[in-house]
Amino acid sequence: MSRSVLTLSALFFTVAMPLAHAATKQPNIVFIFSDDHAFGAISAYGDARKLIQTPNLDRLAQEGMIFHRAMVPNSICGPSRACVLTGKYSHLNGFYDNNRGRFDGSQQTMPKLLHAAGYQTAVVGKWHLVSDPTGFDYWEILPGQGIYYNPPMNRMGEKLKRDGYVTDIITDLSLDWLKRRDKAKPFLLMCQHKAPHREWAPNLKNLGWNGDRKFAEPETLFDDYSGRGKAEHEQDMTLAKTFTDLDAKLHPPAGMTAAQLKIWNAYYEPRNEEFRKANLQAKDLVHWRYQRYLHDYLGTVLSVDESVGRVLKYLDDEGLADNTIVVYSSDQGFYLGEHGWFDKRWIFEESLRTPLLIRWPGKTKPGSVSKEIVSNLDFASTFLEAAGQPIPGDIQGRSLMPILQGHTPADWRKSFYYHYYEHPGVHNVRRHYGVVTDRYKLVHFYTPDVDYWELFDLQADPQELRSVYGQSDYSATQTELHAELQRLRTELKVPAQDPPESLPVPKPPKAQAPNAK
Ligand code: SGN
Ligand code: CA
Repeated sequence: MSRSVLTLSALFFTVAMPLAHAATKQPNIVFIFSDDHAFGAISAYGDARKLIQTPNLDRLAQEGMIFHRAMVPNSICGPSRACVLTGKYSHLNGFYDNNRGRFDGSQQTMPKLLHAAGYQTAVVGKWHLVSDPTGFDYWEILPGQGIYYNPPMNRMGEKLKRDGYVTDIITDLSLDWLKRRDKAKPFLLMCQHKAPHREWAPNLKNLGWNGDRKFAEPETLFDDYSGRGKAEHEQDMTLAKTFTDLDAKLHPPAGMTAAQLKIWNAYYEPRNEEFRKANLQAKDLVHWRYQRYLHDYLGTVLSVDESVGRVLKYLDDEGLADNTIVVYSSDQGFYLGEHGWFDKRWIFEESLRTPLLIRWPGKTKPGSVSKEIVSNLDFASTFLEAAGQPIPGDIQGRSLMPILQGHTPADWRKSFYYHYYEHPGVHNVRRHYGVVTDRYKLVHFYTPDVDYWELFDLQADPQELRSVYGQSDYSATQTELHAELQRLRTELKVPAQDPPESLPVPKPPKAQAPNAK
């Protein structure tokens, strides 16, 4: 062999080996996760109200797969994130609700397993798990809920403040990390937005984005909750009663500079003035609030969509798109006025179902649609399988790989277990658990003064307005669903009673005065 051939082949291996993962295995993973994104606020989902255009999110659907029945097991922020990280239900990952939770970062997590498999890992943005992130080479997170303008942040334990609009900042920091990563390794980037979380403060450039066009209202805006029980009657999440002046932008959000406030007020003040003069009451007030809510909520979604576009462009420009799985999802769904509500928490559709779009070039057929019951519990297994790693037996979610490749396994789940624990708590939604199938939902509401069952037939009642529990024509279905619920609780190892760590912490007795006997 001549010297020049030797040199050439040595050169080939030096250059090609570090990049081997790019051509053959271990795809990169970009996980874009928003907070409270209703699937109706993504145009690819085809909401009848046609609320917004989201071209970049839609691009993921066109080039990948859109999931219409992606569900969360516990529709609230921290718990949902704990499910993503562990692939396990709340009762096994230990994070039940936002009030009492502190994520045990010493446990097995998907980022840790990927890191051990050679991935570079980063999380940027909303975290909301109280303890610091573990398993990441780089993390920069919002403390708690975070704020929209000029947010304080925590970079690997260092407290700092970033100037600007939160969605842009999270995108910039994500792209900065991608640019300076070790290019010899595959990566997991978790880009986690605050938006469109309450109080829904849009970017200044998007104020008035709809040109004062009126948004179509949902049919159930004035739901009276008849046909359902005490929990639905007593919740505190309505536009009519719960919506505050801050939500309505009658006050500006926290943290803005004087220059930002000037632009903000130039948009809101004249409209607020008109609103104050009109002195709206009762239903008229709800109509007004709904319009204001949607302008603001959807305004924040525009920035999320723009962020997705920027990330996709970076992947294109760097030649990374072909070997990168891009996932877009949210920690749960959200109400956009259905049943008169904002917020989430319920086993009901708008809250239970979360958007899910996955693009994986070469594996997932562009424009494919899945109606299988999938869940955020499935991400850990999916990413591990994609990275060629074994899936630990204690992970409860299942890999979506076969579905993504167009072959649903014959034994794929036909029912889903749901369990919400955050009561007492903000918005006063009672604890409940239940089972969801392609057509039915059986649910048990419980807390000391509440104990009742509901059954919904989504075919006959897609808006979930009438419980048919106890009706004779549903008795066979009801029996079957009770059995299925019990089967799931056993299989998933749900404790018979809520464990003490999910219960309210008793208030400490009043401190005694030092000289008290
Ligand atoms: C805050 C919000 C609630 C919201 C919870 C949980 N109130 O308390 O409306 O349900 O967060 O949201 S706010 O006035 O402070 O915005 S979650 O997404 O973090 O679970
Ligand atoms: Ca949330």
